[in-house]
Amino acid sequence: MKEGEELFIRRAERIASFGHAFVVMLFDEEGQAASYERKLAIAERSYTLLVEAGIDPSAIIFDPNVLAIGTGIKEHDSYAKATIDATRELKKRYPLSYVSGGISNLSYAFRGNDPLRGALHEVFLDLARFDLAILNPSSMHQSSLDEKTRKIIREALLSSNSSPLLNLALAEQSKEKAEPGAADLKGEELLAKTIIEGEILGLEEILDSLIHLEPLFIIDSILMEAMKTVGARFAEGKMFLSQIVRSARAMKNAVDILRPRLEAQLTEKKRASGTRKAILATVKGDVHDIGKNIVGLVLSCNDFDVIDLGVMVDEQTILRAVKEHGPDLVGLSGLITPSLKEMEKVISLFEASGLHLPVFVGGATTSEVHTALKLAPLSSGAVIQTGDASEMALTAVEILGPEGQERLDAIRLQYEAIRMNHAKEEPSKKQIADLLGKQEQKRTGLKAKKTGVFVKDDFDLSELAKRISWRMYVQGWGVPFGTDEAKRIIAEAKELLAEEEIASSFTRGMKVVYSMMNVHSDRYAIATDTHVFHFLRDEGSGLSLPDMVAKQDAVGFFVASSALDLETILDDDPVRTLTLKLLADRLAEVLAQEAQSLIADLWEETPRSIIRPAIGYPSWSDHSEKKTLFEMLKVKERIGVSLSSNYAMDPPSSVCGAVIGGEGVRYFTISDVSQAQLERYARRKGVSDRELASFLKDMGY
Ligand code: B12
Repeated sequence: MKEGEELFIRRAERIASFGHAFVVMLFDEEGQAASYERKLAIAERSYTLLVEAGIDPSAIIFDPNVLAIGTGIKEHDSYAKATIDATRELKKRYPLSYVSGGISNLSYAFRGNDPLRGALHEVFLDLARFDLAILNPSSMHQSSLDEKTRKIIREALLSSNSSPLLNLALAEQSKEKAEPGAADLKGEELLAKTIIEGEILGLEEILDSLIHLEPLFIIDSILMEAMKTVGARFAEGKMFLSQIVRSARAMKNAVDILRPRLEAQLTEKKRASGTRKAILATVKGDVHDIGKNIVGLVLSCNDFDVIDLGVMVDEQTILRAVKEHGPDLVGLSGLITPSLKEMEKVISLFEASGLHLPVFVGGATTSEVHTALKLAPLSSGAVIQTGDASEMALTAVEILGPEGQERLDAIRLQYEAIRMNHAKEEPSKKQIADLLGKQEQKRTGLKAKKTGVFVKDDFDLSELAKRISWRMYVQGWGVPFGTDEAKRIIAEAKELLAEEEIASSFTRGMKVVYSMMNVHSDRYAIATDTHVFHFLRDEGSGLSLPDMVAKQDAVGFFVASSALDLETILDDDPVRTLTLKLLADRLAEVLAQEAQSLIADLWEETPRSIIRPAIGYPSWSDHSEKKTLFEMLKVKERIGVSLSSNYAMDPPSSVCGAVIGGEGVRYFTISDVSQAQLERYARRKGVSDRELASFLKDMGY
């Protein structure tokens, strides 16, 4: 019930019309139910609504949200008990309905320790007695779990105390391998351990102690082997991304220390050893490189020689690099939708040039469906989309290995199935004429105290830093919040931010241009005196942003950037660079909030509800609208942020959008858009059919 009762019932009726059962997740407008009380309250509300709408209670399957325990956050420890108690009570109160849930979440904090995870799942299911569950059956140990362990786990779950579980996890680890202390290790082992742990202090001494060994032997047999271990542990979920990056830095430092001793021999040997090669690039018009850089690091841990062409790379440059280096694969990265079109160009050019090497695509805007439908058919070679860096590295190793052809055939079949399913989907037959009737336009507009365009560039870094979302920061590193590793990287980031050179670079580089303008909305567009912004409407909910603006209203617009000076302080240390870039992203978000407050102060009265839709986000998905915004606010001239040919903002840590206030404003997603609406939209915008096809079709409509 995340989006309220009305939509909940509408969806329920739709599902009922197909004759299906319902999985009712216990969510409401305030989010996911974690406590016993909230779970039951939301279940009661949902059940009553559904039964009153004529739905058969036996078609209702509650999902009480199985959440992770043992994360290091005290309140999470009661999550298992809350779900167990709530499930028992739900089954008592609604005997005709069912309870189900995804179980693996419960043990997420114990990733890498499969025996403990399986045991936890088994005991949890014994206690909760779900009717249905989503889990890997092979992870269950029914008979092999001894009674003592079972008892410890049962008590830990029911007493909301995860310490006994952590002790079990530690015992399991020490069973796996009793690690010798540093003093007991030989120099070679110590070097491998140092690389795996990502230490850089003391590397020089350890390498000095190995002076009797050939530097090439050290690189190929100790360092590379250590990096392979790191790659494998990451793939198994036993190491976090942040730890991988530290290992990669240690590896690089070690090679730098050895380099003077054997420069020539190194290059020769490298050439002869036939290491696999990958070329990576962020496509033309896109400036985002954090994800691509991580992919590069993980590939290099898997024995790939990585040639990184950087960001905003056009198809001809990529082709030239492929001809020059002869890589085993190419990886293309893209953050925003227009990058998909650039990927098409690269793949088509490869095809026209007779190149059939595997092309990997990745980054937030790519998807399996888009790849299957639009990219893979352009190539007679393989085009493969993978989610994150570890999945990419695993797949790359597999397709280049002895069973590569089998893996490629499997991917091809999978994409073929996606295409067939998609072909079966009926095109939307909806009429668009009646859509305006579904929602009303906001009646009363807000009044501006002051209109105009303003710049603020004297922000206090120490104040803004207090508002950084550290949860999002550690997510960028792929580390769960609350873990020791999360605490470690947060502490490191805070230390960096306190360094004078870095603090003053951020202080110089944080700028916001914002405006307050009187506008007019005709429910299709929002117009200022000089510029017009166009919008799509979701044909399911009938929602569109211009309805949240009155005929005469006052609306704010902004562009905020946190990293206009960042390039000057980056160096080739991957840990420091990634830390600074991820910090810059977080500060960009804080600046966007700051822009919202500055704008809110320009209204005569601050409205109760305010939203800050960004161009490119789900309620305003057409990235090309940024062009109007950049012209209107003269962004380049005023604060130095530029817009690429494909509407990416440079520097990357930049955010832009509008600030709209008043009754009924809210966030929503546009997902249902008919061809008829797209055509009308293109006519209003004054773009040609060709342009329409290129920038709208990739939005997934
Ligand atoms: C953090 C974030 C930001 C940050 C930083 C962005 C940046 N540095 O460029 C800030 C706040 C600045 C930002 C701004 C914007 N963002 Co933003 N942002 C995100 C968010 C929440 C996470 C992205 C991220 O950094 N993840 C962490 C990194 C490490 O992951 P990654 O880059 O995805 O890389 C991993 C994988 O994708 C993969 N991978 C990456 N590259 C490659 C390449 C290959 C070959 C392979 C195999 C794999 C691979 O491996 C990587 C590591 O595992 C996403 C939502 C999401 N869940 O992804 C939205 C999201 C990417 N943003 C979005 C948008 C629209 C924007 C803005 C346009 C909004 C605006 N108007 O201001 C701007 C654009 C910025 C610009 N410079 O032009 C949209 C894009 C939608 C679309 N389809 O176009 C998203 C998807 C949000 C959404 N749901 O709508 N954003």
